[in-house]
Amino acid sequence: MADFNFDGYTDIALQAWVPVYNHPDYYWFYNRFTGEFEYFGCLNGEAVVDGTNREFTIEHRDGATYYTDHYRPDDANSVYLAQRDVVIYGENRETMRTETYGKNEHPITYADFDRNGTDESVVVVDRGDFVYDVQVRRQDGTALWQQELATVHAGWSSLFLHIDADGAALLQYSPYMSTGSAYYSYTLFTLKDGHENILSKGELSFASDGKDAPEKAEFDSFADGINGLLTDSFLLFSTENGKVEYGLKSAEGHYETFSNLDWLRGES
Ligand SMILES: [Ca+2]
Ligand SMILES: [Ca+2]
Repeated sequence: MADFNFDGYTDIALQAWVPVYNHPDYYWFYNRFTGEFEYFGCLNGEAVVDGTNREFTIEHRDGATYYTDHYRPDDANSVYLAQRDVVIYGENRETMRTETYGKNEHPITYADFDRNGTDESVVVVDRGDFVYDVQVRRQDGTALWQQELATVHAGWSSLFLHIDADGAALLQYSPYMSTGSAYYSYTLFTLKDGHENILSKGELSFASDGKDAPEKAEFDSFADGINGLLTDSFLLFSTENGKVEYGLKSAEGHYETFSNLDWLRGES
C-alpha cells in the first residue's frame, strides 16, 4: 500500500499471480470524492514510489529486453506512463533508449512492421472528441504510419497485430453498416520500405435493403478470410460499435459471424 497517484491518500496494490520473473500487480486508487477504491489496472511489476520526482517506477522484462516504466499523476486522479527506459542486452553490447509519452498517448506493443530487423512501437493518441490516431513509431519516435479511428459511425474500425512465420503485419478490419449500404473490408499489410504492402484483402459490399445481397458462399468466404487471419492476431485498438477498446489483447470477440445479417441470408 502506498500513495501511487500522489493525491495524499493511500492506494492498494495486490500481486496478481506468481510469474517466472515479472511481478504483475493489480492497482486500485482511492477516490477521495466518492470514498471508493477505483480499479486502475494490472501493471507488470511492483511499484517503487519516488516522492521526489512524484512518480513510481515498474521494472519488467521480456527476454533480453528490460523496461523501466515511469508513471506520473495525470489530471484525473490517476496516472499515465510518462517515460519508458528500454535496455536490450545483446551478445556483445547493450543498447538503450528512452521513450516519452504525453498524458493522451498510450503505448500498446512492439513489432517489426517494416521487417527491417528493428521493432517499431504502436501508440494510440487520444486527440479528444472521441477521435484517435493509431501510430506506428520508429525507435527515434517519428511516425512511420498512422490511421485515424473514431467512435462516430464512419470512423469505426479495428486494428490488429498479425503474426505468422514471415513476421509481423497490421490487420485492419472495418465492418460498416449504415441505413443505405453495407461495406465490410479487411486488409493485411506490412510497412516494408515505409509503404503499405498488401499481403491479403477482402471486401463485401451491398445495399442494406438486401436487393443485391451476395450469395451465402460469398459471406462464408469473406468470414473465413477475416477469421482465419484473426486466429493469428491480437487486438491493438478498436472503435467498432462506438466502443473504445485498447490492446494488447486477444482478438476474441472480433470474429465475424454476420449474425446481424441472418435475415438477409435467409437463415432467420
Ligand atoms: Ca492516492
Ligand atoms: Ca522495423
